[in-house]
Amino acid sequence: MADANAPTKPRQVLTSGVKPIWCPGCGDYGVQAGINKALADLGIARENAVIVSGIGCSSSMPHPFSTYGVHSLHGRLLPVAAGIKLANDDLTVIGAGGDGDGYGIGVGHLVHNARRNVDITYIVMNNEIYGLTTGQTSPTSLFGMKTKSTPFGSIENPENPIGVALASGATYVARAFSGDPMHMAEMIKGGIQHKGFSIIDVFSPCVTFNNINTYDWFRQRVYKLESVGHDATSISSAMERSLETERTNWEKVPIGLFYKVERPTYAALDMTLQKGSLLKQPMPTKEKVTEILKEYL
Ligand SMILES: Cc1ncc(C[n+]2csc(CCOP(=O)(O)OP(=O)(O)O)c2C)c(N)n1
Ligand code: SF4
Ligand SMILES: [Mg+2]
Repeated sequence: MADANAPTKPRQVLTSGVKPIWCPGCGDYGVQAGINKALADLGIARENAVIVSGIGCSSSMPHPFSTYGVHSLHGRLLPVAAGIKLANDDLTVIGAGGDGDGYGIGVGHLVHNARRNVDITYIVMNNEIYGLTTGQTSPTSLFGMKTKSTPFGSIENPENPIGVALASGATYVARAFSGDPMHMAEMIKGGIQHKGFSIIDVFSPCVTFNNINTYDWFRQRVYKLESVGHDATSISSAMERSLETERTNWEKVPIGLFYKVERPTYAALDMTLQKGSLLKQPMPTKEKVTEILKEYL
C-alpha cells in the first residue's frame, strides 16, 4: 500500500492505496484518471486538494485519492464542498458524484451553488442510472428505458443538466465522456482554473446496469464543440447546444465547453469573506461568543 504520509511531489499519482470498488470497465475509472491528470498537470499537491462526494458508486471517488476527502450524504455534497471552500480558500475543492445524487435528490443545491457562483468544481458521473442501488431509473435515464423500477419503460423525459446549470447561473459549464479521458482532463483542468462555479457533466457508462448507454453508444454519437466553432461566450448558443440531444433524439451529443463567463464569486461579494476565508480570520473570543449568544437566548 502506498505511504499516504510521504511528501507530495508534483505530477505524482495521487493514490491512497485504497482500491476503487467499481466493477471492471466502469466509466468511473476514467474519471479517476481524469481528476488525477488534471491535479497533476496543474501541480496541485494532495494537501491542497479535497474531493467531496455524496452517495452512489461514483461517490466513492475520494477513497482512492491521497488528497483530503469527504464522503458525505446522498445529494448533499455541494453544501459540504461550499462550506469547505468558504472556510479555507487555499484548497482546490472538487465535488464528485452521480446523476442520481446531483440531478435528483441534490438538484436544489446545484441550482443555488451555481447562482451563488461558489468557487468549486463539480464533476457529475452521469451514467443515466442508479448504479449502487442496482439499476433503477435516474433523472437522466432516457424515455422508454426499461430498468428495475420501470419494467415497462420510463414514462419520464430526461433532465437536461447542462440547461439546468446554464439557467441557474453556472459560470463554467462543460461535458465530457469517460471514453476520452484526455479531453475530460482538459475540461476538469479548465473548471479548476476557473474562478467560480464549474460543472462538468461526464458520461460515465455503467457496464453492469445500463446496457443502452454503453461506450459504443456514446462513441457513435458524441462530437466535440471545439471542432464546430461553438461560441462558448454566448449563453444562448450554449443553451441551444444543450437542447441538441433532445432535438435529434440523442443522435448528436455535444461534449466540450458549452459556456464560460467571468463573474464575481460568492466570497468576493460577501462582506465577511472579503476579509479572508474564515480560517484566516481570528477566532472570536469566549467573551464575544457569550455576548452574541446572550442576544439570542
Ligand atoms: C437519503 C437517501 N435516499 C436514498 C438513498 C439510496 N441511494 C443510495 S445511492 C442512490 C442513487 C445512486 O445513483 P447515482 O447518484 O446516479 O450514483 P451511481 O451509483 O449511479 O454512481 C440511492 C437512491 C440514500 N442512500 N439516501
Ligand atoms: S454498478 Fe455500474 S456504476 Fe456501479 S461500479 Fe458497477 S459499473 Fe460502475
Ligand atoms: Mg448514476
